Amino acid sequence: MQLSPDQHEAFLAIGWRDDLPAAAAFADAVEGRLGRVIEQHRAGYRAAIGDDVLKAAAPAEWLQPRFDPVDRAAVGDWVLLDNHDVISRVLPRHSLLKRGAAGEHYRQQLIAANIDTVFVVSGLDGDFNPRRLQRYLLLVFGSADEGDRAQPVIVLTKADKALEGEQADPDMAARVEELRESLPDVPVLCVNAKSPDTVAALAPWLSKGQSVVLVGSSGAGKSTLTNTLLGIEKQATQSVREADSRGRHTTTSRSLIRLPDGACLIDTPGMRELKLTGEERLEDAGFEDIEQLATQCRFRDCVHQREPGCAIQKAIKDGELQAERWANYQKLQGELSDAAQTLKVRQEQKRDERVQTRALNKRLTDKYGRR
Ligand SMILES: Nc1nc2c(ncn2[C@@H]2O[C@H](COP(=O)(O)OP(=O)(O)OP(=O)(O)O)[C@@H](O)[C@H]2O)c(=O)[nH]1
Ligand SMILES: [Mg+2]
Ligand SMILES: [Zn+2]
Repeated sequence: MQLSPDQHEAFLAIGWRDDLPAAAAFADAVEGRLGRVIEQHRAGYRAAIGDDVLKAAAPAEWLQPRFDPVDRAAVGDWVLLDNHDVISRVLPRHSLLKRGAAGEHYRQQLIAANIDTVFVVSGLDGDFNPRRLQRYLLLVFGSADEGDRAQPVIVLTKADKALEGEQADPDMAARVEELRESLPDVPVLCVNAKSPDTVAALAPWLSKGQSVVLVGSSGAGKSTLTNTLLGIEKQATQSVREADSRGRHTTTSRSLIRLPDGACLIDTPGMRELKLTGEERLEDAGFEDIEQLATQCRFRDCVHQREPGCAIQKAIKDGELQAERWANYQKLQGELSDAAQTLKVRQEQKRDERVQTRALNKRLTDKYGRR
């Protein structure tokens, strides 16, 4: 199918690009209207069809508990809608940001699809936690789907309080510098989310057609940033608790908002827990030095405990590697391999189920003929 020139223009304004995997799939599709999911609620979705917005329903099979959440639509997805505004298909995604869902069972939770940049937002207050930021980076680096992954940008808010003025925290500037040094490839910006002047530093990632999602803890300032970029108070915001800088979970659903300069911004509810999905790669998250050291151990299967000639233990002893960083690396590695194992089991189950369904269908066809 093809968009008319007018439709094409309207879709460009909501993040459409002709080089997206979705564009190729749309060109091959034979029926359905193109839309982009801009909100997701318990009751259903809202989708933008160019300039129009409508309520869209999920197909019945998505509501079955066994249906894989990854195959359902997320905010940012390009979808096809049928004549009853039911989503008939999720088009291929270039990127998909997800996490392991909270709770005991292994499940993936989708955060946003078809994202170019992730603003990882953290307050320069009690919220500031480099290890947590690293966990976000792992999720972002694991976000490639059928195209390029999203790029992370760390946005540190409340610079007006933490770095200037009477209540400024003298250690904070040094901690930010340390973070920058540990992540040479990731932009780290300090802003006052309420001030358009400092927020203007985000402009390079917000040009027309770009899709950006804001993630971070509750109270970090995601909605405050959204409002400043938008120029109006669209998103509700609420003060954080003085004692521990925690927010009040003010934003409760994800929504895609068009900015005046043409980018699409997705505001999300604050996340408490950041479980890995098992598809991330540790070497992507600023641990290159450790991976590099590990190749220098005397034994190839060194587990870096008490082996002679262990480069990791030597680096810790020589003060070249912080013991804390090594501990964090091991923790993430353990979690990642557990998640990867569970993911593998789930994928095998899914494959088995598919094979069984196919076998059952074949038996039915053999017995009763094609329906
Ligand atoms: N001084 C100052 N206050 C800020 C800044 N960013 C956010 N705040 C304040 O922090 C509080 C929380 O901000 P929100 O924008 O509601 O936080 P959020 O990340 O959207 O939180 P959830 O919706 O709960 O996930 C509000 O009172 C904001 O005014 C900043 O850069 N400077
Ligand atoms: Mg919010
Ligand atoms: Zn070793």
